[in-house]
Order: sequence, then structure tokens, then C-alpha cells
Amino acid sequence: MKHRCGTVALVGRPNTGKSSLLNRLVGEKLSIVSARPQTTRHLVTGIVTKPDCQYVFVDAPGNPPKLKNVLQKALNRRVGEAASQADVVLFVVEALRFGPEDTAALARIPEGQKIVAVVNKVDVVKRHADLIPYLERLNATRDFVAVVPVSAHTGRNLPALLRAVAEALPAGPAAYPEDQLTDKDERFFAAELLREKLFQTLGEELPYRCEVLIDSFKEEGRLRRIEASILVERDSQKAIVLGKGGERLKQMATAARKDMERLFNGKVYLGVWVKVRRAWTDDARVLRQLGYE
Ligand SMILES: Nc1nc2c(ncn2[C@@H]2O[C@H](COP(=O)(O)OP(=O)(O)OP(=O)(O)O)[C@@H](O)[C@H]2O)c(=O)[nH]1
Ligand SMILES: [Mg+2]
Repeated sequence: MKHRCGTVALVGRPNTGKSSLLNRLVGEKLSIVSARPQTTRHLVTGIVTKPDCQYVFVDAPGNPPKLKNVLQKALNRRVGEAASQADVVLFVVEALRFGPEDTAALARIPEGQKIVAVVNKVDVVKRHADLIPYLERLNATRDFVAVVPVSAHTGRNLPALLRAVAEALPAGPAAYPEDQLTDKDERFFAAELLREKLFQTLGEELPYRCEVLIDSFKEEGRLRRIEASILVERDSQKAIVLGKGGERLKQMATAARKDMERLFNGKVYLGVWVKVRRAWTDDARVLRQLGYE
């Protein structure tokens, strides 16, 4: 077989496990994961290099179901960009579930794109007999290159998924060195790992009102000294992020620092401040500063 190489976008409604899949395929936690929908906001690249194929996976935000603010419009543009520019699109759904949000996400993938339907979370399916009619119905919704049931949690069937994707990728040499896992830098992952803790810790609407900015990132010998700000929209939100005596912020910062030390393979000092920036989710100028345009 000829060597193949290409980009593979992961798209679908929020919370189907796109980021979990990317991490499992690459074998590193590159894309943040939470039980809440709309965790991912950036296009996160994860590169998998096999002897006969290099896969450049791009994890995209889940298609926001309702566009409420400028941030969600920017996220939606990102999904469109990822889906139209990729060589292959992985349309990720959750086993035994297919609702209006899935239909809408599928409809946004441009006509003529090569699509592999990925049925994730098969580890939670109790009766396997239920899966067969589900797969048949899914297969009838569009002309897919393949329909592959998998589990990001157990790793089930991921080799079959990689094979199906390789067949749909164009022939060509590897685009990246074989030991390169991503094209994002440490600064990006520092911000994301802290944002993940906000998503995992804070309840209700608050995670959607928060953003993380890295104010400074310095390497001092083997130590990385990182200063970060958490942006919120109101004073009351700042109080919740801080928690009693700053305890909640301290716990989130400690968890984020440990993840950074694991990913960067070295010691990290992390200083975090919480700042109020009114209506940043609806302010195109602030969003541009944050890199959303
Ligand atoms: N049981 C099970 N749960 C999974 C699996 N994959 C992901 N999850 C869970 O599903 C939830 C959402 O996972 P994410 O990877 O953040 O999903 P996503 O599609 O990237 O979500 P958005 O970025 O919000 O669009 C998390 O609670 C994961 O632990 C799986 O294979 N099996
Ligand atoms: Mg995600």
C-alpha cells in the first residue's frame, strides 16, 4: 500500500466524546474533556503516525445547538472551517442516540466530503442486539465511507477506525516528524488545562462565562513559571470561582498545575488571578484578543 497522509476533522453535536477520542487515538491528553456540553472551543490538532499512514486529527467544538452570543457564532465558524478543509470528516455520535442536534451537525458537513460515522460510547450499550438496527438506521442517513462503533474509554475498535480512515486519505508523504503529537504550544495547553478545571468544578452556566488567558510563560531552567488570568463577566461570578477564602480557586489551580507537570514533564509554578471583564462572550473585540476571530 502507498503511504498516506491527511487531515481528519472530528465533528458532531456537543458531548459525544470527540475530545476523548482524539486523546485516546494520540495516547496523550491534548484536548480537554468534561461531562458538560461545549467544552471544546479551539481546533486542537493531534497527530498519529503509523508506518503506512500519518493522521492529522483536528478536534472541533461541538456544534452549538442555539447561537446565543458572539462566542458561539465564532465556535460554529470553526466547526465549518474544520469540516470543509479536512480530507476526511469523522461524524461522531453517541451509541443508540440520534436527535435533532445530531441531524443539524450532520447537515453542516459540506456535500461531497468523505465522512466516516463514528458511534462512540459502545461500552455503555447493555444489549448488543440493540446496536444493529441503530447502525442500519444511521447508515441510511447519508452516504458514509464507513460506520464504525467504538469506545474512547476502552479503546474498542479504534484500530478498525484507523484502517477505515486510512483508506479514505490521499496518498502522500508524512507532513510532520514522526514524534510530533500536536502543532499547539505549551502556552495553549496551560490555558486549556486550567479551563478544563473550571468546566469540571463549576456548576450551571458559569463555565460558559469563563475564559483563561496566559499573561506570562517563562522557562527558568527546568521550571516553567506561568501566570494566568481567569476572566468572568460579573463580581458575583468572581466570588464563586474564588470560593470561601479562595479555596476553590486554589484546588482548581493545583489540579491544573499537576496536569501541566505531567504533560510538560517538568516542574511548574502557576499563579492565577480572577478578573471581571463584562460581557466578554458578546464582545467581538475581546474575542478577537482571545484569538476567536
Ligand atoms: N462511557 C463513555 N463515556 C465517554 C466515552 N467517550 C467520552 N465519554 C464521556 O463523555 C463526556 C463528553 O466527552 P468529551 O470528550 O468532552 O466530548 P466532546 O464531544 O469533545 O464534547 P464538546 O467538546 O463539548 O463538544 C465526558 O464525560 C466523557 O468522559 C466513551 O467511550 N464511553
Ligand atoms: Mg470536546
